[in-house]
Amino acid sequence: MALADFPRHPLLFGPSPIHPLPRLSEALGGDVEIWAKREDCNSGIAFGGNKVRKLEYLVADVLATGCDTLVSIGGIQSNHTRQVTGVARHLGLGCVTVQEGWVDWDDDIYDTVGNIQLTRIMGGDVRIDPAGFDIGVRDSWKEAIASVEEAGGTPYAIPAGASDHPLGGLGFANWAVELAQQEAELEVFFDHVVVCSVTGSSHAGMIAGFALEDRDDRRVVGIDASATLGATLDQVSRIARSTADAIEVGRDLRDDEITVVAGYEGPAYGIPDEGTIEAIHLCARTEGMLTDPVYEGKSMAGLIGMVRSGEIPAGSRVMYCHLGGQPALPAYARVPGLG
Ligand code: 5PA
Repeated sequence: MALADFPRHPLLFGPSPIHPLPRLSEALGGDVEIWAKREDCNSGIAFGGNKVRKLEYLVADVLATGCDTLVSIGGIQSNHTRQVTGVARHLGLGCVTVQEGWVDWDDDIYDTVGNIQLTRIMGGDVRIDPAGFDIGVRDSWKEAIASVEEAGGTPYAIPAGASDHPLGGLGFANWAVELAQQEAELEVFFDHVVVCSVTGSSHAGMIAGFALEDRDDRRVVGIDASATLGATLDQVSRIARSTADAIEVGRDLRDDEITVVAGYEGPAYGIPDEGTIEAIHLCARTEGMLTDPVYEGKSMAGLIGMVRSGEIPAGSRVMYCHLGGQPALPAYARVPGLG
């Protein structure tokens, strides 16, 4: 089926804004032109973010199947579960979110402020579970789904990051189409797109969406923030290919279209290193654009590192896809440089 024919329930303000980052570009030598497309301010629901865009397609399915409770999973400071809860509230639905101990972070504010605070304010049914980081299917999530059924509800199961789901890649396939329209309006072309990758469907969806254009002069660069590169690369590849099939790209994706770059993930998922903090500072202090220590600080560090190293060569025009995540910042207020 063509992408435009998939049912989509609008949750965003419209196309997310794009704009240049001239002072950041200048700070990196001025030979690469950097822009941002802003999923961090794409919706009025719970501060928005990349999951709200993905959920436009899942919600159409929720409404068509008559489910009454969204059930999902993430870490304690998950942006995803905050957005799922916000979308559930926006639609008048129930919401259960399992929140696991994905990050080994010993700070008593960590499970109080930030995303989890917002999820609780929205009246989400938050179930804390001590299990560590894993983007796969978890028993705790299955138990949460079963508990909704036992209580007489009709759950709709949304996996971590809304990724490993038949409709998970469509939101960012649509992002790619949206960007191409914005390029046509402004008469610009971005030869590099940089995006953070963890559960994979933001990155994978845009690979599939750009494959519809069938041009070979655009490079999509995923920056790993999972610190479990193999699992993320597998998931990105699988979702990119299944999404490409679903939207009838009409050819096999090549391996060179699927790039997940390691080296910017820090010591573990959810833990920033010096490069992450430097990236957060540089971007905030040149442009007033905020990024977080779990995801976008790492993809921004990747962008900075690849411009400095010449892997993104002089003369390039880069679109940095800002996927959101700033609500986690208060949870990291005791990290030197972030408080
Ligand atoms: C997340 C994910 P993908 O999971 O689609 O690869 O996106 C990575 C990503 N930036 C990038 C931000 C701000 C994100 O929140 N967050 C997860 C969460 O539970 O919040 C799914 C992991």
